[in-house]
Amino acid sequence: MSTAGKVIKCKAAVLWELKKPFSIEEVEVAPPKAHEVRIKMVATGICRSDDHVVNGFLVTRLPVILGHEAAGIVESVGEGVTTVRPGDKVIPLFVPQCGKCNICKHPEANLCLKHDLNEPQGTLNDGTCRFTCRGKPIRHFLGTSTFSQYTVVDEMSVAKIHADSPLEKVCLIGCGFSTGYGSAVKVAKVTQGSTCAVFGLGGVGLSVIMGCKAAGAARIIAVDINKDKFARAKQVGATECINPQDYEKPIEEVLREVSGGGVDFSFEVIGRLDTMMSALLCCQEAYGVSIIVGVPPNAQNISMNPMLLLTGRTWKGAVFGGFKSKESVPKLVTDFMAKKFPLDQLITHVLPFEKINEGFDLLRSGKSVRTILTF
Ligand code: PAD
Ligand code: ZN
Ligand code: ZN
Repeated sequence: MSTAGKVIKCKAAVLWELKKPFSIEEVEVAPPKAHEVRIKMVATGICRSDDHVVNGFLVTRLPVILGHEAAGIVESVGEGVTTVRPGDKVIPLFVPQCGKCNICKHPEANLCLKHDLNEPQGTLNDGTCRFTCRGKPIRHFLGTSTFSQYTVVDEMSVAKIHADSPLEKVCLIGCGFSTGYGSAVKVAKVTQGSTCAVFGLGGVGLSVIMGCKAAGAARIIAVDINKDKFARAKQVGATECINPQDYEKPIEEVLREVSGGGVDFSFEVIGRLDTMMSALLCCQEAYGVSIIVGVPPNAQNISMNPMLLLTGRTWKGAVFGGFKSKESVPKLVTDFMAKKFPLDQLITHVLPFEKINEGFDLLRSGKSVRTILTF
């Protein structure tokens, strides 16, 4: 019996309060309105940005259904939807691509003005929510909310992908992989023969390493305080691994020394102000490029000496690896299927969706890279 046009009752992980575990609840998911799409979730990754919400680093409205790195199958579509149909395999997009705003029309930029990152409303584009639990409306997260058996997204926040794609792997293209890989190849534009330093070896940092390798970097120096992350970093392309805790002097000095005066490209993929400064300081003063990928704690500032940039360094950042989401995600999936890059090395754990709290514990304890929750 078709569920189209009807409210669907299903399980979702609701975050009622900060710093509390997720609660698996029965929620009601309303049918998609015009230009919206309802998706049956198949697999979702756990990204540190979800945890940043739980601990209050990344502000969003509560109660909320988190999750933004996923893949699923279209269950039904609202009026006027033309780019996906029921039965299509899709990836939800936490940065939309409306195709009409100045950013979407800009040849390089990707942060479509319809995004819900800076001053989050926690709604779909029309300003309302599709989730209800215990009679209360539940907020959306970045227009995706993938920690639910069903979710509703705006059409500009979903990409149709190859019909044969393995959803329990390509879900990582919804955030971690694309963010890291794009930060290297598209945002930094890493050059052949260059030396790169990558701070933070989680799912996103490892994907930065893959991007540096694909761009032809000669040296990729991986930096983390958890040495258990080093073996995997080497597997994906790191040429050397450094633990800052093994040195008396600041890590930026160590990196400047081992690179003969500073690296060409550095990436902060942790989300800390001190490592953002270290990453800037370790790049060569006249031409080094430093990229902020990690999400910094809410409302904290860095004080820096402008001389660091006057000498010639470049300091920049981007979300989702600078990729225009709706047009790039299907291509990235096709590239994965053509074996242009692996995703298996990013996945350390697979758990049933109901074990979401266990998945977050694995991330917090440093034991996992990516945990995939399956529905
Ligand atoms: P993760 O927690 O899996 O990896 C972070 C790594 O950093 C871990 O291996 C830690 O051991 C390591 N680490 C922690 N502190 C230090 C330190 N002081 N020095 C060196 N290493 C340290 O996270 P992730 O890979 O899922 O995400 C990384 C960041 O990227 C995080 O801040 C997340 O919110 C952000 C992100 N940004 C975007 C974007 O669009 N810009 C997208 C996805 C994730
Ligand atoms: Zn993410
Ligand atoms: Zn736009």
